[in-house]
Amino acid sequence: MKMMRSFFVTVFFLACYMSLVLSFERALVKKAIVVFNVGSNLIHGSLELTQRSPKSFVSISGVIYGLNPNMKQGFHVHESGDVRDGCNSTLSHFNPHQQNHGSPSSYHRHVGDLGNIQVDCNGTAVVNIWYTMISLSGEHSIIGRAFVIHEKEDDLGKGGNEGSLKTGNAGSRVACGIVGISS
Ligand SMILES: *[C@@H]1O[C@H](CO)[C@@H](O)[C@H](O)[C@H]1NC(C)=O
Ligand SMILES: *[C@@H]1O[C@H](CO)[C@@H](O)[C@H](O)[C@H]1NC(C)=O
Ligand SMILES: [Cu+2]
Ligand SMILES: [Zn+2]
Repeated sequence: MKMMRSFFVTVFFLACYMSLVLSFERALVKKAIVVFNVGSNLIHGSLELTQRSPKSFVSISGVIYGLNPNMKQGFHVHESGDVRDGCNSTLSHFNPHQQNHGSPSSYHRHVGDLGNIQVDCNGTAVVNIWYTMISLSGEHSIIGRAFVIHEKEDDLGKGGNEGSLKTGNAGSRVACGIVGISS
């Protein structure tokens, strides 16, 4: 009888502990949303961003329509979320460590260098990927900044010229959206 009771007491406290741990973990998860509503009227779509904890990767998923069929198009986080002059006023690639432009897997890169999105034959890009370096809190937070899609392919810093180390020669900015906190 006594052993039975201590068993139930232990199970009870274990359950309390587990639910506490789970609620703490849930509180750490951050979610953000990007709606591509600035730039070309033909391009539309959105991305959902999720980060489990401040140091973990950020997963990005969503669909973007109205892009250039069968192309890769440069995809970056730019420093500001100011779209008063369309995507042109979002400043340069988010680069808090004054590095050269690179690829998402380079050691030396801008924090905002996300490489390219692959567009299918219908002009649609299905995005389902995770990135390190960017964050939804802290020093590398991209909340309030902008995702920008470029006209051309980003050469990932391997173009062998000055532009490559600055912007990846991805050309003009065709669409962008501000990173907002999810509702
Ligand atoms: C942004 O800049 C590009 C090239 O510098 C220019 O062609 C375009 O018209 C500008 N867009 C806006 C909305 O000002
Ligand atoms: C493109 O659209 C057509 C017609 O809706 C569809 O059948 C096809 O599967 C689409 N292609 C891709 C790669 O999704
Ligand atoms: Cu860019
Ligand atoms: Zn860059």
